[in-house]
Amino acid sequence: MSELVLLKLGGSVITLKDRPLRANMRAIERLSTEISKSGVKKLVIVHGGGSYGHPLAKKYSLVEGFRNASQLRGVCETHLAMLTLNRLIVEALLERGVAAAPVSPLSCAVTRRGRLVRLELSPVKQLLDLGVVPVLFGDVVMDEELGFTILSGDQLIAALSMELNADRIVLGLDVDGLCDKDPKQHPDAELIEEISPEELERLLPGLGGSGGIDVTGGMRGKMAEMLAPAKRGIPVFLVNAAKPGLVLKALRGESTPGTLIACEGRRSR
Ligand code: ATP
Ligand code: IP8
Repeated sequence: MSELVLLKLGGSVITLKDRPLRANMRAIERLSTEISKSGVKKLVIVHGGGSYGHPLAKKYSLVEGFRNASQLRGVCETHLAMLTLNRLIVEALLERGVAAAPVSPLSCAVTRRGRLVRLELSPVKQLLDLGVVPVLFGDVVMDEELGFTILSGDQLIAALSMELNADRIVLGLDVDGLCDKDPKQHPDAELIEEISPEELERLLPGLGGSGGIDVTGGMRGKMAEMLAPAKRGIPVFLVNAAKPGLVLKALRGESTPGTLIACEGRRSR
């Protein structure tokens, strides 16, 4: 049986996070090449919002849910912006021979107070069985209590990993991994190479957010989402996707610099 790998492409890598609606096409094209060379047979990709999702979600206060009708335009604009970014990624993959299909969370996920309560995964499973790479993303979704909210790509990838029994998660970031403090603010920050979910849980309150606009909690939010899969025995590997070749190595399961979140018994890279 082929290994199932889930890859998150961080919005901070695939977009220019300080310039609204600007994709980093060089990074998208390079990462698509790395994915095509990886040889991973069963792969699900989830990408973040970066400068396509977060500025609009912030402008229209979408995380908080429905307050007035003027936000509805924001729901539609944000989803459309995410579809635009998703298309750029899927096209880059197709151009490199990877059969990849967009899967829109607005159409298959429902939350309650921001937490996923329903996720229709039969199309994703069938795409995987056929050898197609489903490409999902952080999105605006319908929420049973709030009306709508933002579902982060991190919450989504954690849920997918558990529902699909993934073998491992690879998170591609614009930093080397989890550090003892934000490496963008503190040049002396030290990389944490390995950590158990229990140790991570203790560190969480002290972790920072994101360097750019981020409505889903930056690094603290990301790490909080990774606790559940890591505790279930799904190793999570954080790697610098802005550095050429590291995602390729991580997908192949080769040793690379980064952070491994795993229970004691699963700490082999
Ligand atoms: P998106 O949510 O748009 O997909 P992303 O997943 O690429 O974005 P961010 O949410 O921006 O990533 O989080 C990564 C950022 O977190 C890094 O750029 C870094 O500046 C910041 N950060 C804060 N604290 C830490 C820390 N302790 N270790 C590493 N990075 C940290
Ligand atoms: O970038 C948020 O997903 P994330 C997506 O994975 C939007 O946190 C629409 C802001």
